Amino acid sequence: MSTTSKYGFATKAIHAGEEPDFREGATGDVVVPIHLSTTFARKKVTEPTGGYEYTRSLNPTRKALETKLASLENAAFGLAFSSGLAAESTILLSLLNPGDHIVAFDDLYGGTKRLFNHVFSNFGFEITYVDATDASEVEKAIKPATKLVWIETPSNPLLKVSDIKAISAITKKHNLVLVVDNTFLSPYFQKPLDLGADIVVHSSTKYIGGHSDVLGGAVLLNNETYFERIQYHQNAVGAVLAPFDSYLTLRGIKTLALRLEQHQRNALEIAHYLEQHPKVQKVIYPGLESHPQHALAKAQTTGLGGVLSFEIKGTTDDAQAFLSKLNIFALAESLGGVESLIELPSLMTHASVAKEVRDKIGITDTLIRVSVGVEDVKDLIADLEQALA
Ligand code: P1T
Repeated sequence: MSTTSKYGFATKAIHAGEEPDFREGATGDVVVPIHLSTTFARKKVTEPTGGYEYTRSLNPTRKALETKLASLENAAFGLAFSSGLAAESTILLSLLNPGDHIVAFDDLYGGTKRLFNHVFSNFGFEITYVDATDASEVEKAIKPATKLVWIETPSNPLLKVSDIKAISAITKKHNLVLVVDNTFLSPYFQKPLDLGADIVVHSSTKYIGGHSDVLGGAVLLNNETYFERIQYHQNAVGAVLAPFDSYLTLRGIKTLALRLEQHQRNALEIAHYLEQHPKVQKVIYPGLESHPQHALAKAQTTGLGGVLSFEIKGTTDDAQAFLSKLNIFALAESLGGVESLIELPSLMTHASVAKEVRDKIGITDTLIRVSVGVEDVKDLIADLEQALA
């Protein structure tokens, strides 16, 4: 099944990259084997067996995952990394040089901002943060040294939605690379490459893996020149996904469509429940009509995901007391697993973002982020109800 196959999403999620091997001596496995070998023997010096030499460069289990992910994002090429941040770092190392300027969305995962502000800035990269919900703000920030625009949509943790098509028209006009972090929706609900993005990046730790048991990252793209540069750095830097982790991720992806439908149903019901609760100040979920970019979110996606944020009335102490009273929701960082997770961004996932920046963009001390799992929604609502009471 090629990456451009016309099969539906769920079919590709199950079969792409894992076609049974019927060649002489092969076993016809319907699930790709975990190839643990770090090195591959050859009969002749100049002829690596099947193109495999050493697992950091290419591994059959990782290749199956890279093929599956590319197929799901409608990409020609896919690369898998040991974490989302490893994937991000490898993109930046591959495509930019010291002195280059990046325009980035001001609401991004805290770890991505830490990577930009405290790692890459030390090597002479310059970053300007803008409110990318207004595409003209992106254009205004472009300078002669700008090479790349980086957005998340919906963003983490404020679920702001930016217009991928409008921003890609700007990046094309100025000859810039547009990177979209598609972690929050996964390719099941949003395909940024089809909307004009050049590169999609994922923390596959989240919905793609789906079970909170495997860390990973991925890069998907169509541009062959960028692919070759990033693949070169994937090997040269070496932050590759291990064979066993590739297998776990492949296994997780098979139920991506099923899981996301349920995540979304549960999230919408919980968003409606919280919206009418007297102790809740506001609820942020792109699937709610009250969301400022609700119409755009509906237009550029096929679904609005399983993450929502809300502000509880009161102080950070009230928010922390509420979080400690929950029984089903785990008070934990991360998102996208089958189990419901809840956290306080100001002190957890976004603690590395300076307080004045958090205040400016809206990450208040009472903002709570919820990754709604696929449990029975009535149990989840009952748990929220008793903790809010
Ligand atoms: O954790 P890692 O696999 O390295 O991925 C980093 C990352 C990248 N992009 C987005 C949008 C993310 O949300 C993350 C990781 N986020 C969390 C751990 C979190 O709790 O938000």
